[in-house]
Formats: sequence, structure tokens, C-alpha cells
Amino acid sequence: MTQNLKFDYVNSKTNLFYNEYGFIHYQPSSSEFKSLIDKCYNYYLNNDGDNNFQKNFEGQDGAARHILDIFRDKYSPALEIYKHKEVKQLISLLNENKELGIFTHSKLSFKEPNKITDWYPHQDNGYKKLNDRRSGLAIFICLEKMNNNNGCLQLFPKSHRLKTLKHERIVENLKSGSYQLRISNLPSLSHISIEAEAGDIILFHNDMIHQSQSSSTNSYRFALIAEIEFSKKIKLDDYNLVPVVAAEFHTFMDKIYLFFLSLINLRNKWYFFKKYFPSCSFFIKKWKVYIIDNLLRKGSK
Ligand SMILES: O=C(O)CCC(=O)C(=O)O
Ligand SMILES: [Fe+2]
Repeated sequence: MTQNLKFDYVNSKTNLFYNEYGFIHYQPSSSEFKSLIDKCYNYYLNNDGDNNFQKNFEGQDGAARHILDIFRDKYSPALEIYKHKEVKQLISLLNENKELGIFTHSKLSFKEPNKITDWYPHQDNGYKKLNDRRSGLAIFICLEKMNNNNGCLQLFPKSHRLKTLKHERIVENLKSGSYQLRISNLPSLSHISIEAEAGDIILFHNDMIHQSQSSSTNSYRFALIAEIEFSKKIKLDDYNLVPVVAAEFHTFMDKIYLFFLSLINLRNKWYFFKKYFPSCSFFIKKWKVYIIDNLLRKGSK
């Protein structure tokens, strides 16, 4: 496969394509969906520099690549986009075993123009703990046009069949301790560039190898990404909060169980602490940076 195939319909053929190649590039036709996309694009463009956003994945020059947990931002249209029928039909198509689907996290992925914001080749499952890998996928939604000039997504078709490969940690920013994971031995598979329009939806398996380069134009290449996991077993999301449901629904007892799980969870408390006592958390962060700085420098000698 040298070229990207785009679908403007969703049926069993789309599903067969996904099973074979590990991704789907779908172009929605709904004008209502498109206006939500425009609203969302403007929301992030006009809020650039807003300190309330939780950002991460800072590169060597300090440029972050993600705004986190966008579904819990009540002003962002992101959740409305993922609840739209254009997205829902794709989720139910791929939820072949009719399991519970939860969003494990949601983010805005972006590229500060002319900064180093590449993503090394990785599988999203590489970031999961060994005992916490479930079947799932990422739903990547373009808020603007993307191509090779502004660092479009690049996929390695069929790589989802290789299962989760070994990744290594690459520290990018010693100050913040930010790092990326990169596949240690990249298999000899060719990749394709996903050139897309605003509103296009790209779904890819959580073992799909993918990467992207920086933006050399004045575009931020805004894209939403949410990851879904399908399972019979419920759990908290990556922010240790009760997850947003993507498919099917919880029973009442499941909801109570999740609520108590979130109450006793420590990481959850840490988010709370950071939000309400930012100055204390600043000192703790400094201390973390000191440790990472020293230990890693010593370790690499
Ligand atoms: O935005 C991109 O180009 C890729 C981001 C990504 O792969 C991730 O967040 O896991
Ligand atoms: Fe990824």
C-alpha cells in the first residue's frame, strides 16, 4: 500500500479494511459535524497561551505537544464531537464483541510552528503497562487540513499484526523530565502519510506503529485524539477518574464501584492537589526535576 484510501461510508467493507490494514480514514459528510469541527478549531486557536490548560510532552525547546483531558473542559466542543453520530457509528462498527468501551484519555495534539515536535515511531500500547493492555484504538480527528508540511500523521499499515513491540525511553527535556517512547527495532515496513481535511476521522489500532514530523508552516496542525478500550472489565481512565463511556453503558453497580475506586485512588488526589495548591506542587515538581536531572546524567555517563 503506497497511498491512503479514504472512505465516505461505514459498513462491513470498512471493517474488513480495518482488520487488514489496522486503520480507517473516514471523511464525514454531515454539515453539523463540520460546524462543530470549526467551532472546536476556533476554541483552541483563540485560547492559545491559556495557562489553565494542562499541557505535556515538551520537546527539547520547551514546546508542548498535548493539551490533556479535553473531555473534562466544559467549554471545549471536543466531547460533543466524539458523541456525534459520525463518530459513534465507527465505534460501534469496530466494537465487534459488543463490549463496554471507555475513553481512557482525550487530548488536543498540536505542533508549535517551526519547533521540534516530531513523534518517534511508537505504538500507543507501548505506553501501557504490561498487565493493562486491552483491545482498543485511537480516534484522531483533524481540526484543520494536514499534510507533510505541517507534520501529518504517518502510519505503518499492517503493523498492528506485530503485537506490542519493545519501546525505549528517549528523554527530550531535562528540565521537565518529559520523555517519549520509541520502538527499539523498527520493523522494515513502509509508512504512508495521512493527508486529510478538517473533520476527517482516522481510527487506528493501539498496536499500529505511527509517527509524525514537525510543522514547517504557520499551522499548529490541531487534531483531537481520544483512545478507547473495549473490555468486559471496567476501570478508571488514565487520569484516574471515572471514564467517559464510548460504547454500551455501565450498570448502576458498575458506576458505584468506579466511584469508590476513584475515591481511594492516590494519583487522583495528586491531580486535585496540583489544581488547588499549585505553588506546593511547583516545589515538588522542582524536586522531581532535580532527581531526574542528576540520576539520568549520572546514569548516562
Ligand atoms: O499528533 C500526532 O502526530 C501523534 C500523536 C500521538 O501519536 C500520540 O499522542 O500518541
Ligand atoms: Fe500515538
